[in-house]
Amino acid sequence: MYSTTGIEASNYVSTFNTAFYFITGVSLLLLVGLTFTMLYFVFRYNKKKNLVATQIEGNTFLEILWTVIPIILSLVMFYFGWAGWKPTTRPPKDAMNITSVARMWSFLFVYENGKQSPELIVPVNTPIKINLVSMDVIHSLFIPDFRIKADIIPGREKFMWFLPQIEGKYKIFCAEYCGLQHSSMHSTVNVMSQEKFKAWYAESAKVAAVGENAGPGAAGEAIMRAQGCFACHTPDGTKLIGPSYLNLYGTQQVVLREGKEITVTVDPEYIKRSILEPNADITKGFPANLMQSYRSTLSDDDIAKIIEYLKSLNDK
Ligand code: HEC
Ligand SMILES: [Cu+2]
Repeated sequence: MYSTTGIEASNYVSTFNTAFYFITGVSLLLLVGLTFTMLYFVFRYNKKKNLVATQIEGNTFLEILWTVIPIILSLVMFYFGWAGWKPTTRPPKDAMNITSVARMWSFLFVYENGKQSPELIVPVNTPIKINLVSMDVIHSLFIPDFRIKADIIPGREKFMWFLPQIEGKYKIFCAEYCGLQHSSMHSTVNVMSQEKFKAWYAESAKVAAVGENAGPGAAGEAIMRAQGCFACHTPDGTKLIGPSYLNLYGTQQVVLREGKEITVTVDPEYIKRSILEPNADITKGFPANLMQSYRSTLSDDDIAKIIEYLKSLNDK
């Protein structure tokens, strides 16, 4: 059903390239042709060669020619575009479903068995349907090597699908300007062999704790990397979009609750509330409505690990 030549990174590459090269070729031809005709006319009909203006009354043959040829050219362009676009709207029934949760400024990929990954990990030669969800503003999922891009619009159900055909890593970009750190909103598609993917998919850990740091809080840190918390918060005291996590745990914070300033202690309960209902208490001096709730992607257990990590930053 979705057979292709099998040598391109995705099933869309060949049709997309045909349309692209055709349109580029026609444009080049017109550019060169028009430029040379123009230069010839400048030369042929200049004042020295043609002192008395030549009156041309019209030429039916030419007029038909320059009406018919562009119509044919644009219809062929339309055909290539249509033929390339149509399959993107028809995902195969047996496609694997993955939800992409986009927010300022990260992508998170959520699998049917609850697994989550900041990298899009997929098995080769399996149709993949990505359900596109945005937590805040308009983002756009763009995989140049796969020749596919789709806007992610908050509140609207959208999807994209593709067939990855070659194992390897490919870049993902957010292609819609979505705020201050937009340029750091990118990720990777990792196309694995079917066996490798199965092994990864079956691993029990929702998010693997990776990296040098294996001490207390490592699991929490891994979860926060996957969720993109560090796009707005730093562990080293630098103020980014939100307050730094350094020595945050246990301190007193002035927050705005329903417009009134109150002082709270940064304890587990407050942290949990900050993650699940970020706009309930707004930390003084920071913007409201930027951080969105993580209710759909973080469990109580994940939040407990995050709290562990925040605690571990106190003695640094
Ligand atoms: C888009 C930027 C952004 C992202 C992503 C983000 N935050 Fe925030 N966060 C903020 C801002 C801005 C505030 C301060 C305003 C407020 O309280 O909502 C804040 C406040 C907080 C607070 C309260 C801090 C204090 O001093 O009172 C905690 C705790 C917190 N965030 C944790 C997290 C965690 C954990 C994640 C990831 C799961 C995360 N944030 C992701 C922007 C972000
Ligand atoms: Cu974005």
